[in-house]
Amino acid sequence: ITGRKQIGFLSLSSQESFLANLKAHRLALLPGLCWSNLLRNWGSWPSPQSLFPSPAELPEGCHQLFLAGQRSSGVFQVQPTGSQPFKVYCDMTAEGGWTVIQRRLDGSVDFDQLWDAYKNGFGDLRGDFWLGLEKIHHLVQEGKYNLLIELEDWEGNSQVVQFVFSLGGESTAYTLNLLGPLSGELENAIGEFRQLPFSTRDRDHDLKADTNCAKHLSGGWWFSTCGHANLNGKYFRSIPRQRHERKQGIFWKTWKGRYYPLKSTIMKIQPAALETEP
Ligand SMILES: [Ca+2]
Repeated sequence: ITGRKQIGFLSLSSQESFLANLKAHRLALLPGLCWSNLLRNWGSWPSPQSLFPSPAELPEGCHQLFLAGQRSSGVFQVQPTGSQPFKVYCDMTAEGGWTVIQRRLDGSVDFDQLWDAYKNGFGDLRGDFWLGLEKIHHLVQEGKYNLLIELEDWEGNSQVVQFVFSLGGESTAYTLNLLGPLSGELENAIGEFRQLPFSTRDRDHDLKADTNCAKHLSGGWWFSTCGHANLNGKYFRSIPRQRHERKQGIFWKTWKGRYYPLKSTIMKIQPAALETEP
């Protein structure tokens, strides 16, 4: 509302100053221009905004930014087709740009959030964050994307999982569709289900009828029957003593097991059919 008021104020003041200029320079009687016409057309004057050139086109994602020559990682503004601009963290490698959609590094952000938070995103793009399902959906709507998941344990080991996917919109509860086999050494924690809707404590879309997986565990995730994976669980530095707490950690069952709380996770996306530099 403030913005609109300001635009109104600016357009009024620019019209006033234009008239003042006309008077000052005694240009009131230009050919074809008379005061009554000027006043009658008051409302149809172009707004000051339309007089300025439109801002430079934003990249649709990090790989497009990479193709445009950006080589260092960091936070950048992007604008996928049909979306408002928003900020993302770009992880630039030698081969291309990855748009980071999730990161867990130190437990500084509470991931036990409800549907709207998972829809819109939360956290700090330079630290722990969830980009937001709506933004991820906009980023991948143009085609097939690779999802690369990097996991790290507390002994300095790491693992990667990668697969091609698409993500439906909110009307599908942001259903994750696996479009190909998983690569990497880890399988089955997501891969045995070809389609999984997203669930949070307040929106149970999981595959376990008598349980709310998000409530039973923690956070929001593409839960199947609760026990396969949850990278948005609670951040623990050691295995909790209490059994109910143990279930709430960040885990990927087919690597370190159901109750091992992972040290760090990163999820990032990139177009599956990579455009390369000319
Ligand atoms: Ca359920």
